[in-house]
Amino acid sequence: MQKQEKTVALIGVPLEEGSGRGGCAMGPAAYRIAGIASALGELGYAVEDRGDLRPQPAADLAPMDRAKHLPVVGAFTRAIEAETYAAATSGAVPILLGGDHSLSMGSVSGMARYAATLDRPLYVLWLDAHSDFNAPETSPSGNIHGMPVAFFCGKAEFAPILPSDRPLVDPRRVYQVGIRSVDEEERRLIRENAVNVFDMRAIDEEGMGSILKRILADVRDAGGLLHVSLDVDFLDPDVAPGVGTTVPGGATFREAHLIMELLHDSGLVSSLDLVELNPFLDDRGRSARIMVELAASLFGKRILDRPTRGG
Ligand code: Z70
Ligand code: MN
Ligand code: MN
Ligand code: MN
Repeated sequence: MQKQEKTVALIGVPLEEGSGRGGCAMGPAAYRIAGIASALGELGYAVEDRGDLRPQPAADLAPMDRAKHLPVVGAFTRAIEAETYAAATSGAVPILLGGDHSLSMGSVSGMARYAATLDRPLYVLWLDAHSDFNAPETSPSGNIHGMPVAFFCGKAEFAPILPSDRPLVDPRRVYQVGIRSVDEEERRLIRENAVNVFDMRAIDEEGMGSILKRILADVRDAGGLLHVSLDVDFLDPDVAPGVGTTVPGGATFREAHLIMELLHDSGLVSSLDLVELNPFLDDRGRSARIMVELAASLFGKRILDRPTRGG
């Protein structure tokens, strides 16, 4: 392992308008209080905290009934896309401190633009109870945090939020793990678009380690960059209660840590979203601390040193 100092860029996204309830806007503050900067600093990274994005609502985006708070979410998407792209271009690993999951419309789009400049494909690992593949026409709720994957794959169109020539993500390069709540129409969309979905049954039958190793082999073989998007509700609500939509039967503490350790060892991760934390619903900061701990594992914290293995 080379001891060359790598920079991580923290980007605060106090956005909750995509989620249909209040609380996620307090996420960035909670992650800072839980010590995300020092946890990563202790692992040898240079930590650059870029503060919180606070864009004005976009006047050119007309409100839509089927996509609530579009002027707010669209303005954030633009600001996040630009900030993520700038951070990645500067050589840093962007870490988005959410904020609800609609923020991934911007972070993944920014990383797709960055990957295109390197002529490398962008892969997305979506760790979530939900597929978040609704379009405004299929969403039962109108909440945009249920639509980001469809958006960055070019399958959910609103009024133009980003330039029409923006790089999209190929849905066949999206790997969803932990899935256990999919809407009826959404089920059809993920099948038609060939998203790779590992639901809880797949995890129980095959094991988290073997699933992750297969995904990482695909990314490595293609020379890809890997963006990781971690929704608090990927975890079981007993592990992380600080989230608006709790869905029983989620990933365990140990499964989640294993993923993070395998991701670190792969060296493939280019960027990370921490989303959907709702400090108002949390139990004395427990969920915020677990998310920080998982981020630390992803950046190299481990129980024991072990021999580096190739492949
Ligand atoms: C539902 C919808 C969702 C997160 C809830 C729920 C979507 N499929 N996503 N919590 N993170 O309203 O579209
Ligand atoms: Mn704040
Ligand atoms: Mn989500
Ligand atoms: Mn979710």
